[in-house]
Amino acid sequence: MRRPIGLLSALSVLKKGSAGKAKMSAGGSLKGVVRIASGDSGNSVVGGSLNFFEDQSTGFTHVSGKITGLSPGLHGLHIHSFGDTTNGCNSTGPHFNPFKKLHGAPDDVERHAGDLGNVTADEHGLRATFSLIFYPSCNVESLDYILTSICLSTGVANVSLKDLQIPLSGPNSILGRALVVHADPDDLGRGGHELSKSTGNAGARIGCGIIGLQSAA
Ligand SMILES: [Cu+2]
Ligand SMILES: [Zn+2]
Repeated sequence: MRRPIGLLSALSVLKKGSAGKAKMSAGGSLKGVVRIASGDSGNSVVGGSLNFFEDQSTGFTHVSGKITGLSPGLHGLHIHSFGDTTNGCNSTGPHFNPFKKLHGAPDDVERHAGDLGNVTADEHGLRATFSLIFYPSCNVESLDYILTSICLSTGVANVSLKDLQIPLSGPNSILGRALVVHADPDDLGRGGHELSKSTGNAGARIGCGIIGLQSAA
């Protein structure tokens, strides 16, 4: 609510779309779902699913569910343009950006429609560390070894948000696009990094899935 003018203009954009929407599904509710799978970056074990519900009376789309297998802390969450996971999360394209804006926070005027900010993963469950010790030589006099630690992150992020710019219908529908969770925090465009205004410098795409229509029943 810091920038009411921006919210109003976002609302008016959606109201334009809602005339066609009402014809499409008079009185019905629109629901979507995404199942999140690991990205292709090494030890990623990200999973979970999110549900989408478009409230056609307010224009808000509500997003709820869990993302699992995250390291504790903040992780950038975005809608990316393409529902294409043929090359893992890397083929989902840039942030969904129908209004040709710069990257920002969800409550900014200047934001991509797909900018959903950050989710916070807890330290739920196990965070196991395995140590593998290799002895390249059995010669006791040269007891060389390499120590490798592998951390399995099992943090869970409980997601509950609502947003006006991610409808499930109309010309700017997010259906068929991808939801992506990142390794690092999204700096919300404020980090001063060369990537801040395009991606929030949120790092690797460690999990993603394609948003599909779900039975409204
Ligand atoms: Cu992203
Ligand atoms: Zn963005």
